[in-house]
Amino acid sequence: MSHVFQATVPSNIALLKYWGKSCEQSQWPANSSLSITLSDLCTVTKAQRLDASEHQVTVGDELVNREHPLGSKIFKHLDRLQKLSPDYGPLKIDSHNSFPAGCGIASSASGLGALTLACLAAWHQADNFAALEQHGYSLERLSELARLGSGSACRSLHDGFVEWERTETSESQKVKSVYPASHWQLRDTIVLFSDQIKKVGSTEAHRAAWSSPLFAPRLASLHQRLAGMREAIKNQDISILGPLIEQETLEMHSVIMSAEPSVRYFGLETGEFLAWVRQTRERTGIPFYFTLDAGPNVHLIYEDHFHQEVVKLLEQKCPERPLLSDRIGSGPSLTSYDEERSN
Ligand code: 2P0
Repeated sequence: MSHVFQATVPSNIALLKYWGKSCEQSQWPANSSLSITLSDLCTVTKAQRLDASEHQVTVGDELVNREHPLGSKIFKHLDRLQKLSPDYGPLKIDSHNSFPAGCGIASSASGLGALTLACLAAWHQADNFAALEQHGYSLERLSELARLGSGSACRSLHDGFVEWERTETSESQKVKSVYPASHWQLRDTIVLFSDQIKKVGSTEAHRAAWSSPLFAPRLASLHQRLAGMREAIKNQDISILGPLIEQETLEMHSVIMSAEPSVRYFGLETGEFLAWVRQTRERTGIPFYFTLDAGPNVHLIYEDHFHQEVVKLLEQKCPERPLLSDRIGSGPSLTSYDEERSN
C-alpha cells in the first residue's frame, strides 16, 4: 500500500508584472511584483515514493521524460529539490491542470508550485503545512524553492493579494500576502484567444528585457505604480487600480515587443478586444479592466458584484470564445490518502 500526497496550487495573475531578472540562477527579479492568487485555475499534483531508478512523471495523462518539451523545467526542478537531502529518492508524480497550459495563464506558477509542495510532502510523508514546517519547510522556504523552479510560482503559495519584494540582494527577497482574499472580492474572467503553447517561453523573453530601450525607464518609475496599486487595494478602489493594471500590461508588452529579439505575444484579435474593453467600459460605466500575462489571453479584473453584467457583455461580444471564470483565492492545500483505499 502506498501513500499518495496531493498538492493543489492555484495560478496567479500579476497586477504589477515580474518582468526581467537581475540574476537568472538565483531567480532575482529586476523589480518587485504584485499579484492576486486565483482559486479554481490550479494544478493538482500527486506524488508518492517509487522503487525505481528514475522519477516517473505524467502531466495531463502524458508520460513526460527528460527529453519531453515540458520535461526540462520539471526534471531540472526535481534534480534541484533532490540535492537538498540524500534521502530524497525517485517519485511517481502525476499532475493535472484545470486549464490549458503554456499560453499565458501562468501554468508554470501553479505547476512548479504544486511540484515543490507535493514532492517535499511525499519525501517527508507530511500531509499538512505544520508537518512540513517541522522538517524545515516553512511557507517562506517553500515559496523560495518554488521560485527557483519558476519565478511567478513563489506568489501562488500565498493568500489573496501577494507582493514579491525584490530587495537589495538575491538572498533577501521576500514574498508575502499583503491582504487576504477576503479583503476584496475580485473576479478574474479569462477570455481564451489561444490554447496553443507559446513559441517563445517566458524565461527566454525575460532574458531579452534588458535590451529594450523602455526597460531602464520602466524600472526607474515602477515604485510609483506599485505604491498606487497598494493604496488602491487598501481602499478597495477599482477606479484607481484598474487604469494602473492596464497601463502596466501595455508597458510590459511594449518592453517585450521592443526587445531584441522582439516578441509579440498577442495578435490582432486580442488587440481589438483590448480596445473594445475600454470603449465598452466608457459606454456602459461597468468598471472592468484588462491585464495579460505573457500570452494572448485576456484577464478581465472586476469586483464580484459586476460578474453577471460582464459575462453578458462578453457573450454578446464574442460568443464563440471560451471563458474561464475565476476569482481571488486563498492559496494552496495539501492532503494525502492511501492508494488502495481510493481505488
Ligand atoms: C508575472 N510573468 O509576473 C509575469 C508577467 C508573465 C507575465 O512571471 O523564467 O514563468 O519561470 O521565472 O514565472 C512568467 O514567467 O518565468 C511571468 P520563469 P515565469 O507573472
